Amino acid sequence: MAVLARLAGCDMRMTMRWYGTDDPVSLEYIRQVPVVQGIVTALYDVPVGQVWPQARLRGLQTLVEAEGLTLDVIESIAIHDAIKLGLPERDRYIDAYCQSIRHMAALGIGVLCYNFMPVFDWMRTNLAMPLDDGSTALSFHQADFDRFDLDSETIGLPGWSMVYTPAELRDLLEQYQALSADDLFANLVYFLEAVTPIAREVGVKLAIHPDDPPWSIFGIPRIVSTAADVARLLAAVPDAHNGITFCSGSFGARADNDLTDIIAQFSDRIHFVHLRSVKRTDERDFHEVAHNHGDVIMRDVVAALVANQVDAPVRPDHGRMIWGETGRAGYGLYDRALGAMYLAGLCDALQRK
Ligand code: DNO
Repeated sequence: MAVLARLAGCDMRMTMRWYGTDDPVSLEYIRQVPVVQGIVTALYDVPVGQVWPQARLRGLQTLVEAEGLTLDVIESIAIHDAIKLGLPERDRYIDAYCQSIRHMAALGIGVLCYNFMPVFDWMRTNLAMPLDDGSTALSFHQADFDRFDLDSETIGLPGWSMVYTPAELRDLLEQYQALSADDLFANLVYFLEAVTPIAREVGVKLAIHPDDPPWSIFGIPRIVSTAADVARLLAAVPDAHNGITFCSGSFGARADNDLTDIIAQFSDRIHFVHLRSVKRTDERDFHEVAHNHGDVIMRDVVAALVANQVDAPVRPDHGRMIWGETGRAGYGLYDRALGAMYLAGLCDALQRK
């Protein structure tokens, strides 16, 4: 296996997300971004709740290593609704989850990013909002979101689950709406109390991704949106293997989240880092911008990561679509590559000062 290279003088490894062989951005292109050493990916076709076969994971790793890169992070193994809802059959799905963790560990993959957002993962209302410079970016406007018709089959947004029919979706939402935030939190703790000992035994760091956007949508609880949420979660399952993904864009969508303070408070439990910026235009409205623009002051964020000696892989998170690139919203090559270079430059300069 290739030796993990690190950013010059800095404890962070630069990685990039790759969606597998269907991704229009190939590994061959990713390897040409000078600072990228690691890949973040997943097996996208294993149904939620099933064990990830080790041989399939090894196949993925072989493709990555053939390009001189290393498979550093799994993002994500999705968590079955039975676990999030706390249904009796959850233990079976938790066992399967633990087995998948063992399989990634056996291949030396040491970080697992996951989320506990009910039904929807990340959510936006526009995938191609035009910015002043002619590029496009992802945006979220609460008023647009509130107008969505749940029964419409035509909705297709990132995070929008395509696996459910509208009727199934309604049913699922009702089940989650009946849960309080404390119930959901208890279900997360139940899951982590079962999974963390396995993660510790095999040496995998768990990195929960914060809610995106970091507030409740559809009246269903969200429990990883603020520093207080993170503190509660890390205290409930204090093992260091139970950690977080620090996502500057997710936490940064709320003005009351102090990013550098979150880094300082939880530095030793940050196992993965997503860096992108957002421009907030109202309390519940924001759009994404280039890594060096917007309300996330990236120099301060990277300085805090360096000063607090966060030892975790980093990836440039969503980019804009620029230079006519088309493809997976948020995950084109060009702007993420610009972001990676900017982030690496900041890290390098800060470290060498
Ligand atoms: C969005 C991503 C999220 C993330 C999951 C982790 O671009 O950051 O979809 O992968 O929330 O489970």
